[in-house]
Amino acid sequence: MHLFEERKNQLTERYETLLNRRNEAVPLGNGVYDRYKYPVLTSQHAPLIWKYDFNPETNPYFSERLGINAVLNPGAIYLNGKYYLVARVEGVDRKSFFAIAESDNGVDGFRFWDRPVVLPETDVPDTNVYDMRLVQHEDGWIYGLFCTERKDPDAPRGDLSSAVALCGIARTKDLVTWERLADLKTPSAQQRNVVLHPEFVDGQYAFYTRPQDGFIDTGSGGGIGWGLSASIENAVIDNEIIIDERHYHTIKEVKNGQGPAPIKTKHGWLHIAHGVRNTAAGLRYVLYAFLTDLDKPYKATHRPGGHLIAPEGEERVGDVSNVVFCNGVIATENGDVYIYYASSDTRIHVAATTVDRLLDYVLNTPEDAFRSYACVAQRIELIDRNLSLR
Ligand code: M1P
Repeated sequence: MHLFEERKNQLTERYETLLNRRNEAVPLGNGVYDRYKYPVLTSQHAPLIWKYDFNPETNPYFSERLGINAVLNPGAIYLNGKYYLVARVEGVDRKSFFAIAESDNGVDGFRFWDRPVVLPETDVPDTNVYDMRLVQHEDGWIYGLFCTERKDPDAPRGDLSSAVALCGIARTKDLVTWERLADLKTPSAQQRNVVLHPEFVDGQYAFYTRPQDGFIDTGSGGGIGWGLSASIENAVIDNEIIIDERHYHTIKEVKNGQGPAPIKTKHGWLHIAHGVRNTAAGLRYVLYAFLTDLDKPYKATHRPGGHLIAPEGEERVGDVSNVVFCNGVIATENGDVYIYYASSDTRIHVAATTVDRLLDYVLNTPEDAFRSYACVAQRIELIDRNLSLR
């Protein structure tokens, strides 16, 4: 058989085997959630028609023409009985774009649509777009808020790394056609990890923000911010407050950021966020959770100490190692929750839980006591209660 046909057939078979692989929950987790064994999306899930030229005349070796480097940080939404991920797909040219994959059960069988999302640009073209947070807002639109990155016009000559990160906003009714709105304006020089709250607050659109002074460093500010805007078409936050601060010697010492839009529960809004600390091996990103007041989503009521999910095993290795990052969660009507998280900026996993289990976690996990002595006291209190039950 011609080399072209042979490779095409073998690669197609391998691709279909991967997409048809059933996933399974890993037994005996920590009780809060169940990790699944296999990543739900990887660069290998990218359709072959995205990468190869299928014409034997122009591609006799059936070689990749436009490779895919990584599939990570997806927004997530449940619509009409299907689970959708809007993944950040990164080409080998380092540019990211968004593409939609759908599954019938949320844990396996995710298959990308044939074409990636065509996201319109504003008058100032984005160099790179990534990390979309999908929100079904009560105004009837599905919003996608994402990071738009452009070269810093004020960077000194020769500095080809400095960039300006802002929050881009697009909306859709069907995930197919997207309308681009103006980028969010805030008092901060840069923004990443901006999320739209699903409901109006005081009659306005409400945003979780992450102000930062520079492209990488959050600088003197940082923390998860909050602000309101009367308009979504030209969203402007005049007054930005910090609602979840960084703290010395915690999992969010260097920076933190809101994950997906919070889940509404009878006890408050359930948030998943990421926290970053520094180590001799570089930054370590973990996920944490907190609960805020139903009427005042900017007011935290419960802050369990430590991480909810930290990178484990193969999750610890990838393009940016020792990272887990989440900007997509699905809570279905029956109370099931699927947390989609990427590991090491390379692939996407799922952890399954329920609203009840997460509420039990946030309501009953002690807060960080901030000092070793106080943490020992906290643990001895637990041990003593357990010993008294023997
Ligand atoms: O590389 C880890 C993450 O770094 C950034 O997150 P943050 O702005 O909080 O540092 C983002 O670029 C994110 O995409 C990436 O996963």
